[in-house]
Amino acid sequence: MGLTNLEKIIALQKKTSHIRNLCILAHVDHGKTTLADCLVASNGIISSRLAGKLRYLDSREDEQIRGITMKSSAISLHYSTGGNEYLINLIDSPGHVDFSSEVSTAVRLCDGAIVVVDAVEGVCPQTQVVLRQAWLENIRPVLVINKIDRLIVELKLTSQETYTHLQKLLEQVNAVTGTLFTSKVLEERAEKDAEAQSSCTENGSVDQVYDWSAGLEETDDSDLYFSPDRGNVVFASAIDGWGFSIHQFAEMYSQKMGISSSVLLKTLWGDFYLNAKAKKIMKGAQSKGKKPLFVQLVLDNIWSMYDAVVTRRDKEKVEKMVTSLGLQVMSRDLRHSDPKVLLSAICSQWLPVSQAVLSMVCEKLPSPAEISAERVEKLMSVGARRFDSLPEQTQELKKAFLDCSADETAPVIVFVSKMFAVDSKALPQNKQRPLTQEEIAQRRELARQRHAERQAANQSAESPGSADAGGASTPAAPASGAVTDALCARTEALSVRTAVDEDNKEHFVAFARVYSGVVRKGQKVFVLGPKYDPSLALRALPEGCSVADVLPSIPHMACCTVDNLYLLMGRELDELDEVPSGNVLGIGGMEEFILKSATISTSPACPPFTPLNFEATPIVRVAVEPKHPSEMPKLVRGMRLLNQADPCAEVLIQETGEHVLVTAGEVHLQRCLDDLRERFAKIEISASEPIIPFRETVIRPPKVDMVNEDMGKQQKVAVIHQVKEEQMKYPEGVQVDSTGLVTLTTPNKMATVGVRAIPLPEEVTRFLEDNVELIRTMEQFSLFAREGKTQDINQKILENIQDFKVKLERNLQGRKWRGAVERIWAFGPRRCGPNILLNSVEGYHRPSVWHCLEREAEIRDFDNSIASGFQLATLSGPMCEEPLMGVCFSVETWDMKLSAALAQQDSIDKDSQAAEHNNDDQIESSDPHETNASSASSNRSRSRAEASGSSVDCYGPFSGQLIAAMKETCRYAFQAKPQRLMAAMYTCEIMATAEVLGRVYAVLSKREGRVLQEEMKEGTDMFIIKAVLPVAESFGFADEIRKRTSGLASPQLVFSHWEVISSDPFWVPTTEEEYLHFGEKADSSNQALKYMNAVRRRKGLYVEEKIVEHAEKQRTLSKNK
Ligand SMILES: Nc1nc2c(ncn2[C@@H]2O[C@H](COP(=O)(O)OP(=O)(O)OP(=O)(O)O)[C@@H](O)[C@H]2O)c(=O)[nH]1
Ligand SMILES: [Mg+2]
Repeated sequence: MGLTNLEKIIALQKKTSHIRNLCILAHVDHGKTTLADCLVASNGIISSRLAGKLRYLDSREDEQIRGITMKSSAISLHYSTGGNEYLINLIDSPGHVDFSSEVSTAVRLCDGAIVVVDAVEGVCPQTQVVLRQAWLENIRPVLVINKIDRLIVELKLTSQETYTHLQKLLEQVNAVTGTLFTSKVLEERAEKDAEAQSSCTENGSVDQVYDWSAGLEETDDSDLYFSPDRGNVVFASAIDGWGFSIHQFAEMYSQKMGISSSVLLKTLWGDFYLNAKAKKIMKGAQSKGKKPLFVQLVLDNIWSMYDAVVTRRDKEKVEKMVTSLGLQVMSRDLRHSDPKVLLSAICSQWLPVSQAVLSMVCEKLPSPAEISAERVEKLMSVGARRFDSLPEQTQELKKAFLDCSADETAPVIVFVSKMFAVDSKALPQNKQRPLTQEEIAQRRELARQRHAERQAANQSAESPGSADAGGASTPAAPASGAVTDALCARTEALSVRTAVDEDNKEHFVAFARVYSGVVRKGQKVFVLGPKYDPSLALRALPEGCSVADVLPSIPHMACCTVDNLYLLMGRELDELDEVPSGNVLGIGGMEEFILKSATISTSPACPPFTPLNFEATPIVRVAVEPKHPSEMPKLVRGMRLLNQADPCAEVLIQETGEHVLVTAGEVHLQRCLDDLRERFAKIEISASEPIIPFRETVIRPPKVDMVNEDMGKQQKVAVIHQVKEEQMKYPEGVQVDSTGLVTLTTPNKMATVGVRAIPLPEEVTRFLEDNVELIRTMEQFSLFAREGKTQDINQKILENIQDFKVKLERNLQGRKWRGAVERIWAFGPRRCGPNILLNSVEGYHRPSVWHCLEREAEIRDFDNSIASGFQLATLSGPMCEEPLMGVCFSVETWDMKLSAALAQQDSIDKDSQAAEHNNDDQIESSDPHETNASSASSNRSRSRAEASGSSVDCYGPFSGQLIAAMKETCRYAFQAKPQRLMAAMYTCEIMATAEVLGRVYAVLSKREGRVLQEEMKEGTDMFIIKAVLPVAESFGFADEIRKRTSGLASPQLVFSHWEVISSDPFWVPTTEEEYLHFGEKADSSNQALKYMNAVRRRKGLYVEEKIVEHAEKQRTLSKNK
């Protein structure tokens, strides 16, 4: 364990004020892992010569090969400064967007972060994302501007230019923080205003209309920004091993120049210069054309060092500099052919980056004990609940968080942010450890005995004649030897077998942090899942109960014993017996209880922590199957393990029976597949092409045709004609009028429904999508209300719902939508999707979704069947069975001609409705259940029908018929409108130099990408291109760009939104121009048709394809004959 031993770390773990938990965050490739190497090397864990080359924390093989980090990993370091000793729990995180969920798991466990920015590339998309993540988690950042060497060697900037460049860079970073800060202040102000207003209206006086400026000026934001003179910025070149903050130079020069270091600190960064004659520091370097102090005293030194060592290789000068700095350089390094070796040998002694970074970290970042009350409340209030709505006992736990006490009486609170898999060989208990003196002595004794026995046996064999004396004992000796040998062999075999078993078992270690109390090995604790509700548990559990008691089972709560505690040391783990509050740790033996994240506590009042903020949406799905079908169980087990080991990957079994893996992007997918093959399933697997999700929608009739000509009257006639033709396709019993109203009657002729599909405005669709959580909450409320349960509803949520409604009304303007919001029946699919069911039935005043809180509601019989039919219809559309999006189904007629008897029975059957509702969830999640579920509820009604002596419906239960009829009506109504596919879109930001710009554009346009913006990055010759690209075209995009630009540009793709594909998949040419332009078959250019058919083919649906009909027409060769 290098220079620091385990005892020291254990001792330091107890001094909470001397602990720093921090993570390194940055855009991909800005040098996080390289910087971590330098810090690790300062503890002697790796050699300082290898620092930066080894990338010690990138322990996976594919991380080393690809050169990017794919997981966050922690290491504990020791640092002493000025007589104080610190324990630094450092977490390195990945920068690639695909792994941004790993960043979330790291950020949650820390109190501070080192944000690394590449001096050349500056603020990149992920830099903004990580700054936001740090902000959202309320952790304090410090800045490291890395790769300063590139400014010297690559860009060849002078020290003066560098100074200007760095100033701009700092401005950029601060601008991001500034935006975050302003939005937060404004939000808080809005909240305060709302409160003030409500109190004002109570008092009856509102004279102030609006104060724009309130809040922003009052709030002190000076602590927020990065500035070298505040000591929260380090300039570094991690690869060359140097780094400094201006504190170091201030110290250095205050002795040399006799100026107090506090003055130097204030003036080293900024518009100050040195007046050599007056021996004074003056202001206004820029206006007077003088060298700023930072350039003269700091940068020039470094520039001349690089000049001497790298550029001119001036040995004499180098030696002079080395002696004047009082450094010692090995002659081996001096003679080395690579000047970088010499450079890092000098610089890492002169300005060691670890020293600069670690002292900044210890000084500027808070210890775990300094956790803010605001952060604690945020961690404790899950989802829609506000902190003050939590039970009292739970609120009391806030004190435990703030105290961060390692007292015996303090409740244990631990948060597990992810589970990671380790080889059983890597576990410390399975590792070979050095033998103690005693053990060595014992072994020696054993060996001597065995040797003696063997010798004795040999002797007796050689002299069989002289057996008289020792006759009795000698035969016994080999016998006993044989017995021990056999025994040994058996135990060895046994241990081999158990070892093999052990090998096959994946061990999971929980990546966690203690927020209060002391966790001990063998301790009993509660494991609380993300959905655990402390108020429910507190009501159910006897007061003052503890984990050791026998307790009734509570949902989302389990009791378990802490098996193993580990100190995380990068690639290694060390065993610990206890871990006090404020530390990051690994916990073994939790795999049975925790899936991905959890809260562990000794108090049942402890709430689950708020879920992690994941920035990435899993969108890339593939179906996987084993090469050999018999290995299916192994695959299933492997997928389960993979699901547990990755914070973001999802595994699921589709209705079709396929095993599907959903990942955040291509690189993530690759890693998951590798993991599955080599680690979790250990079998050959084959993965399908990525399954690209689509959405189906309808649009308003287009005004131009495919050749961009205005649709004239004549064409409109043609289109209507086409519609008429299509009408022939509708089966008997379906009536479609010219306005798109579709009417259908149930097979038993008892009910008729008429539905019209209307496209929702784009903003409304997006708005609905953004508010999924709120809609889901509303649905929950109405479920509770229907079941007659009461629930404490947070005032804030009610306000949000009201606000949502008002905004929806504002977006749904026009004659068509008059009063529509008040008539919303349901959202779908899954009761929360971006489609609307509208009640336009004359004379039926059904309460809308907004009345979810009212218990007594006047609802017609079978109301639920209509809603279920709608849910089913929106779950999979008629084009290729993908979910619908942005469609409003307006129910315009709903006639029931039920015989009085049937109506009566079913209206008695109130409980069947409730049952049906429960079944709905099943219905929605998978089609095959449909028949089961509806038949379950209707069996009862049928039996009742039989009992009352009425005729039995030969078409099956009525509610089922109505569901099916409603579903079909919606589908036909959908088809009566112009249908379109919607594609998932990525946004991508590509940085490229001017030479390769053209090639980047070529690749983008080939893949149907659209450039949104192009701008030149200030101070460099780089262009930043922002574009959108369909997910369907994105596979291999990053690779292609990289290849075409010889690695100079690499894009990052982030899912952004859904977009309608403008071409009509069912389009056939109707006008002459269109025939001319596209030919008779016109299937060459129809992208939407291609996508649709691909999906249909994958799902095993019928694909209408035109095969070559007249082959001879295409034989151009025959002309020559
Ligand atoms: N010139 C120069 N190159 C550096 C410096 N620091 C790191 N690099 C190089 O930058 C590349 C990326 O470094 P990493 O440390 O792997 O970057 P990272 O931020 O950990 O990358 P991810 O973990 O994939 O996000 C490597 O090739 C490093 O050698 C530096 O100070 N100067
Ligand atoms: Mg890395």
